[in-house]
Amino acid sequence: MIFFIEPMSKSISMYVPAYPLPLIEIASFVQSNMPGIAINIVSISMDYGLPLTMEGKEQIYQELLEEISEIKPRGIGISCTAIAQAEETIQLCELIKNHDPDIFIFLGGYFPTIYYEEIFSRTQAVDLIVIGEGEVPALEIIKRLECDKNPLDENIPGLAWKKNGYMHLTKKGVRFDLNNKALLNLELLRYPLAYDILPYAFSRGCPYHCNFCMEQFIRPIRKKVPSKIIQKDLRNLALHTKAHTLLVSDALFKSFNQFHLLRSIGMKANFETRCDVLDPSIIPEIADVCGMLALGFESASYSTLKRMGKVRDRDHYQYYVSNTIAIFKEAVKNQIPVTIFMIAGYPGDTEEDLEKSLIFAKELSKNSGKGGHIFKIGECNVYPKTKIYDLTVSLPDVVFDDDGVFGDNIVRQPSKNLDFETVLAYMTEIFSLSNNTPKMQRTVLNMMPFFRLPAHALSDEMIPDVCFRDNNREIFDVQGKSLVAFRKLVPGLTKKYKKWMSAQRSDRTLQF
Ligand code: B12
Ligand code: SF4
Repeated sequence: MIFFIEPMSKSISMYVPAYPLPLIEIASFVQSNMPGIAINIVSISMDYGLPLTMEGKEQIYQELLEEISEIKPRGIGISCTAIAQAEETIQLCELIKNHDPDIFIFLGGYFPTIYYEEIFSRTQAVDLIVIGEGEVPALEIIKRLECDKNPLDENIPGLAWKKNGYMHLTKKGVRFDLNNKALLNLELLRYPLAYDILPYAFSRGCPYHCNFCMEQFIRPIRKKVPSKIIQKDLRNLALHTKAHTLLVSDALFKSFNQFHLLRSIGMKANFETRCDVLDPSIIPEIADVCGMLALGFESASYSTLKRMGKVRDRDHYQYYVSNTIAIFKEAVKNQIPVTIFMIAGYPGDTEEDLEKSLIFAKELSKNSGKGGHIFKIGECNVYPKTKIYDLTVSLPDVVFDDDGVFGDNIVRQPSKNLDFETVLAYMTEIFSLSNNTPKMQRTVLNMMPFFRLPAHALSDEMIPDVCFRDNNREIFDVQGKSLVAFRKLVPGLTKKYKKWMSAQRSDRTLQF
């Protein structure tokens, strides 16, 4: 038996009741190439619950270890996508390794791909890290595990491991050929019917290389999944799940020609794309199948967008901004909820840059309609080894929490005369220009039931016992029936915790 585990994440605000797409992709590929092998995907939050306290977390891990003792998997592959999961992932590896040193533990995802050296410096509990796309390396690792061979093999591309203090890197893996992508096999999940949201990637990679984004480390070129595979996958999803909301997981989504298929199978898609990629004139044609539209807008200041590497020159900037306005207006006309992602306090920003974003948000808001809109604005993180890090250290007046690869690395002073309090004040003002219509509320509630709530709100006494696993108020149950009950309470909770909703991200982190 092989386990693939999606660890829990402390960042609950963005929690989406969705299956772990990277693990299903990999596990389905391995299963289709090795039909005889037993594979199980564990989503800690969905299968065991979301711990609200340290006691809750200990209980969950105790149960997981008991299961591991019983099933004795030969190998466990763990996915670590966001930095928000990194600490937890390492703790989980150590827990499993201490419990049973014979289990082979391998990691993959964005975080290990970029920070494998830091992971190996921090812990000895990880046997191997897969750099980049995981399908082919995972297959090779599992083939070796199954015949008692050592997967630390120079012949498998895209691997890193540390032995006797030395780092070994095998040759760089080639991009995964998406013609060989397996159909998603939902039977590998424990509760395929429990997920409200169905993530799906029509393509992988992005050629833009914005300097705060990690995609370039993993897939610097965009490649499409063949249409035939998409069609089979989506039809299967419609047949074998109860959910009707597809969460588009492309780095750069452009597959608008697939919307007719979504229409025919009764699904709606929530997607994010670039402001200069979506043609506003197609919005009326896709409006009936579009659940929510998100734009990675980031800022209305030319100077900021240039520092981000989002726009090339003034002409590009003019198009970027005017197309954003056109998309927004078209979405409003067609009553599609819109989320505008923005970063506040980018390294080098002055108050003038923030002011431009504020004025722009005010202008956009004049077009508000029934679909509603949210300005999802957050502070800026400077992750080590990325281009934004190099930019930050090159600017003498920028102050940020230089707390290493496992930290949040928040920018506290973007430039000499701009302090963090001012950045927070702009964030609050811009967020407050959101138009949270009933349609927007329903859409967000469906996808992110805990959106912007502070972590302590999940322990509020107004939440009934049915929302907790076995009535244990230390562990939140994120399966269907609990979320159905919880969603009804959200308007009341939102009112009660209003002042927290535009606060810093750290307030929305689980305390365990
Ligand atoms: C969908 C998505 C989400 C969804 C997740 C829903 C879900 N459960 O699927 C939501 C909206 C919840 C979300 C939230 C956040 N996300 Co997000 N998200 C994505 C997105 C768009 C797609 C991820 C995906 O499914 N990709 C498709 C799969 C097939 O590719 P993959 O994940 O890279 O997996 C491959 C390899 O990495 C590798 N691999 C992965 N895991 C494993 C495991 C093993 C064992 C092996 C061998 C290999 C392996 O093999 C896979 C197949 O080839 C990515 C960007 C992108 N396009 O990938 C951002 C991205 C992952 N998110 C990101 C961020 C920052 C966040 C948030 C922190 C945002 C926030 N500020 O709150 C939160 C964190 C939430 C959390 N849980 O911690 C960043 C991560 C950067 C980082 N390291 O921190 C990304 C890269 C966006 C970006 N370009 O900056 N996200
Ligand atoms: S367009 Fe989006 S996915 Fe592409 S590099 Fe920029 S932020 Fe990343």
